[in-house]
Amino acid sequence: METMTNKISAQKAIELEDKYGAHNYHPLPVVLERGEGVYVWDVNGKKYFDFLAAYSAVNQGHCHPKIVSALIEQAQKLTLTSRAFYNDSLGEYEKFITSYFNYDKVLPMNTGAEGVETALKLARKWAYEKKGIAENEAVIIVCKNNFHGRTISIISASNDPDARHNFGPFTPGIVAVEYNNVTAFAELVTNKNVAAFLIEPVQGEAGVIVPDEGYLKKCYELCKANNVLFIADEIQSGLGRTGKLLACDHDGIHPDVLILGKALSGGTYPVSAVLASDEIMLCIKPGQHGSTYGGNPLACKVGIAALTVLKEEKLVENSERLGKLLLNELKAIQASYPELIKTVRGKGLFCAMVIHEEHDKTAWEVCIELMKNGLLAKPTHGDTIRFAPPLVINEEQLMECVAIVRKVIKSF
Ligand code: IF1
Repeated sequence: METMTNKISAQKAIELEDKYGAHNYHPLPVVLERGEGVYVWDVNGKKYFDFLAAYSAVNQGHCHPKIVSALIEQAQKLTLTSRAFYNDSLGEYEKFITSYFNYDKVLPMNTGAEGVETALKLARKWAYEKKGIAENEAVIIVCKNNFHGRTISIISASNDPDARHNFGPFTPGIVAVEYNNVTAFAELVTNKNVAAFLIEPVQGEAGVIVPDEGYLKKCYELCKANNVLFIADEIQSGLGRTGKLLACDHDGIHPDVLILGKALSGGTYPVSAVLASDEIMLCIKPGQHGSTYGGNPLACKVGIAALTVLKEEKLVENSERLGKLLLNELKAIQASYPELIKTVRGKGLFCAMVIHEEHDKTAWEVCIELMKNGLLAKPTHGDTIRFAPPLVINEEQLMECVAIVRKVIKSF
């Protein structure tokens, strides 16, 4: 029956995106119109658990009232001044975030990729001006199978053919090392031209790859011994996702440069940040780096609210506790259906299930069935399904989700 509203049908919405939008994504066929906490609703009113959480940007849950209020309140007052002038929110935010993460200084940006670019530029400046590397000789070590974003310099650090093919020429001065291999890193890090090591403490896009305990710490110590900056890209792994505030906390290390994004705004607005000591950050002088929107009052208020919610609602602790439960339940499902599920892994509410490649059902088909049963998850690399719900999920909701996963796996 036709409704009185001018609501768009799912099919129409998909057709419009297909016709007028660039084809740079391949979404699941679900059209969402509303979200609250762990739930999203499609245009037909069907409710789903969101097990992607916008790639961990909505750790605080969809449309968190405190974050949305901060957004609305500030939007009615002042949204953007540019950094040509001071504004009354930036200093407050800078003080708040630097004490929250225990750094001297923050450089505010917008998207994750911009945060990573900022960190790379900062590392190069530091290398020339503090470490004394000869001009244009600085090298950044990255990890194989990394994902740090989509700019030309960042894809220059990638080994994913889809991310790179026909986007060359690439930025020089980047060397890749095997992830979770201390010996391989130890061989490279002693080169006098190495400025920094850029790493995702848990690799997201690669399929939630959790390194061995102590790996990050050993790499960090090698960095210290060789006067190399340790740069942690915690854009996805940070802010409670892995059951600690930062994934680096599992190894008890304090990165020289910390990059945050995504959940820094709870999914309301693009907010990213690069944190470092005075010694490093002050290498960048006025006019040498920036962004029109970086550090705008709206972003500042939203950032404070998003970080406050994380603490007030003990979302890190919840991620740790329910993450263990989720992983155990996924392991139990795997034990029941080992012919379909190759492996499960994860840390905190950041888990992945790998489907056997030789099985005639793909991860995509599993995700379609999960969707029909009210749970949204996205396949990656053909065979891996990520499970990363908003951290506001409670035990009852989580067990409901586990039951959906079990039911779908059983039906295969
Ligand atoms: C997409 C993955 C997630 C990131 C890390 C920087 C960025 C990202 C560790 C860049 C972004 C995204 C972007 C998203 C898919 C996604 C992703 F599958 F590709 F790996 F989350 F799992 N560092 N990750 O994970 O941040 O510039 O996008 O704000 O649609 O491309 P951004």
